[in-house]
Amino acid sequence: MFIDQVKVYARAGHGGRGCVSFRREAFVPKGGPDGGDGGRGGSVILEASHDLNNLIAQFYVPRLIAKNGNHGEGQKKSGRGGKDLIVKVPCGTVVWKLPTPAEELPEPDPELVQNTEGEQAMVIDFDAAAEEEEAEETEAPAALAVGEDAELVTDLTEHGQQFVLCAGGRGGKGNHHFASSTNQTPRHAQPGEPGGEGHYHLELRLMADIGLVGYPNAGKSTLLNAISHAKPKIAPYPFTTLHPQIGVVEMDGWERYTVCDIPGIIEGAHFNVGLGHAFLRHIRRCRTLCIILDMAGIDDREPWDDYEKILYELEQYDPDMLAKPHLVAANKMDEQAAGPNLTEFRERFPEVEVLEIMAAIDEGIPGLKERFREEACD
Ligand SMILES: Nc1nc2c(ncn2[C@@H]2O[C@H](COP(=O)(O)OP(=O)(O)OP(=O)(O)O)[C@@H](O)[C@H]2O)c(=O)[nH]1
Ligand SMILES: [Mg+2]
Repeated sequence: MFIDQVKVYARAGHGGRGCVSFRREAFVPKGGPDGGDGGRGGSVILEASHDLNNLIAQFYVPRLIAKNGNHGEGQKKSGRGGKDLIVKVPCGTVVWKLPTPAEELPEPDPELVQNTEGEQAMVIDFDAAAEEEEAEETEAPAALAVGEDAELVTDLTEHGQQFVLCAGGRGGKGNHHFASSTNQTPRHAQPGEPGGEGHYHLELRLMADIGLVGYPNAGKSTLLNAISHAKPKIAPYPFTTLHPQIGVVEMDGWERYTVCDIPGIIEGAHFNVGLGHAFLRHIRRCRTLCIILDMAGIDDREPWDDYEKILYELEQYDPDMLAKPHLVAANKMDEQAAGPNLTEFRERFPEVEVLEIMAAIDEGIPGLKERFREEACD
């Protein structure tokens, strides 16, 4: 199962209580206060790791709870700190903080509510009402699946990068901190602070240099197979690829770059036709897109129509996608219909860079690999 977005609840540990205690020892009268401090609560920490490629662990364990700190003890013994909870997530995980659900918010004070309601009845703020209406009219961009009121907190891209999602609560001070010249027997200590908590949305956006995009059956997986050691499933029916896959292409001279193969998109993908277009999130970070076209039109479609429709679907997902450099790989050039189709395609789109390939028989692959290298490494 490939999970690329998940909602989690995280709670850091509470700080331990400070202790109220007095030194009691034979022959030491009035030994003074000796209550120790509470320990710090454990934090919930996210750590990016390149050993993972999806969020399945958080799908099965969506509650990330760190340990509380221990309470302080007599003889100035501090409580042990709670252990941090380190949660490994794949590189490319974007974290959003979600608003707290209404049922978890503390109950409002009934008296306070009555007062504010009374005030609101007296004053009508027309400006605010107009602003609200405007806000309703502007739609959230389609690419943002988390809702408008979610707040972006971090983007974990580098292996080993850590982010403290919820900080542990500080431990309370023991009573020996509160001794003074006027109060030598303080009978109070601090309580521990509560740890941070919240609901979060984790979204994985895979990190690759080149993104392959095209209709189902165009030959994206065949191409990934030809240029890298990745072994995606290849079959002559649409939607063979069901989740994204990354291949590493190794060039002579130690240069390497990554290529991402995603499921095929079809006309209307932004209305959830086919597999929808949500997996386009995985090519959002790619530097360059490569649109793969079945130039032979084996599935009875015209390659230029495919090209326009793919551009349209990319734009519907996120207009910024069109700002990325893109090139076209004309696949299946071994088929008879491909030659004339390519001539027509070039006439219709003279400004588009087209590379001819036959992914299934490794023809034209070195040229394409070199072109990808220029885009990814230069
Ligand atoms: N004739 C010919 N067939 C090809 C070529 N490249 C790929 N194919 C065939 O096209 C079919 C689809 O290939 P895939 O690589 O699975 O296509 P895909 O774009 O990954 O398809 P989805 O995963 O369904 O989106 C397979 O039967 C391949 O053998 C080519 O250069 N020439
Ligand atoms: Mg495929």
